[in-house]
Amino acid sequence: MTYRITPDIVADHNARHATATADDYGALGRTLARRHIDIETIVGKVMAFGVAVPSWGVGTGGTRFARFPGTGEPRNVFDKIEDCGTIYALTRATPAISPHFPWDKVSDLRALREAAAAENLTFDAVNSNTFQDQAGQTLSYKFGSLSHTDKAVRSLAIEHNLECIQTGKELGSKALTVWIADGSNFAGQSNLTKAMDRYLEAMAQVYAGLPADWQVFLEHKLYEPAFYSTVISDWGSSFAAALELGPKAKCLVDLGHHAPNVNIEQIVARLIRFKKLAGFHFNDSKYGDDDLDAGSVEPFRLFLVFNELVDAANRKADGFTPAYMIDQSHNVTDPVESLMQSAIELQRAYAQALLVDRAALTAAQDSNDALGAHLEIKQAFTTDVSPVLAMARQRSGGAVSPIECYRASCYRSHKTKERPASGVASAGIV
Ligand code: AFD
Ligand code: MN
Ligand code: MN
Repeated sequence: MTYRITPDIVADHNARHATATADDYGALGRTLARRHIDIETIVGKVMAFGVAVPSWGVGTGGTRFARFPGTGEPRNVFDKIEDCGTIYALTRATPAISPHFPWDKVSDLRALREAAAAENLTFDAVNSNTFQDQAGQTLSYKFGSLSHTDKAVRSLAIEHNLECIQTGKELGSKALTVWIADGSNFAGQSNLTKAMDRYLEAMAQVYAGLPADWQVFLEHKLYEPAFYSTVISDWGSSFAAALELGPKAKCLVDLGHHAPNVNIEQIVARLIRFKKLAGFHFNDSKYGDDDLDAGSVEPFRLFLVFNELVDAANRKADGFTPAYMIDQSHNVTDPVESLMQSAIELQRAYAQALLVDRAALTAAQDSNDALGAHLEIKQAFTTDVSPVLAMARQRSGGAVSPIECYRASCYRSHKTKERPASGVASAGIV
């Protein structure tokens, strides 16, 4: 029997906070009522919000320079599921796992399904990996995968993606996320047009393997590991590829995969408008694909992204069914804590976006009241919605203060004893 944070532990924690939780909730409820906002509606929506945790996120990530593993890290996919279950039990915001193959490969998929079900988790989009060679692989992805100049390498990458779909089907997933590292490091190294041609031809074969109710999410990334050109470098390339592949192909927005200072919320608005928004890999960054915790650097930007999402949901935008996933790499924190904090920050941005008075905003926009419109947005963003988040967690069986409860439980030291270091890294550098 492995250590678990039981409902009793959570209930005790919540009981200690009960008076403060109720007080703060009452005070915010009165503030919002003056703005004609029903706090109960906001809490209900926050409780219904869910974001998937990436299976690779519960291990300590690394940089190109080093990886400093923590103690009690997950040794295999079952340990990862256990940590994801802990994150869900405390936050109630993360009901799904986004698995990554072959990192999470096991022979017995039923065992995987059962392990997830035991933690009340489902499987979200399946991620393929053709950015590193696996043990025993004779052909190499060193110079690319789906866009490789060698047809045999492309076929290997296609096969892997088709296998991911089969695995995903057995896990109950409904989408495949494809991120390729393909690109070039030298001007002239790659024919930019032919590389895209080869990618599209290969992806068409992956697309043909999608079940009727599946989608494929194309994840673009500007640079790294290729530093001169990347085949699916930006949302334009991703959008054009998705358009050509067909309606099941959509564009996944990883917040760190853009040029500096790009207006990501506008990209989100565009993708929604043209029915091509697949969803997100949430994280935050200062410079590039930093993979820092969501909302830790630019919470206003995160809020503005959610502002577009709420706007689209309110007007019931056609084809709007975004998948929410976190994609972070933790070098200096306990990944469980970081993922909980990120899930909370996503809920916060969502709750704040729900507070925008849409009618007042529209009126200000339509009458060209620039500052008035901005103030509508700012008022929502500067409202401290923490009491809403705490109440949503309490009502759904989570902890009012997940990180405090987690630390008090000594979960990590229990896992350190239960999971002796195997010396094998559970995930690559992501
Ligand atoms: C890499 C990429 C990308 C992707 C992840 C998992 O930058 O964010 O989602 O690997 O495949 O870190
Ligand atoms: Mn990503
Ligand atoms: Mn990334």
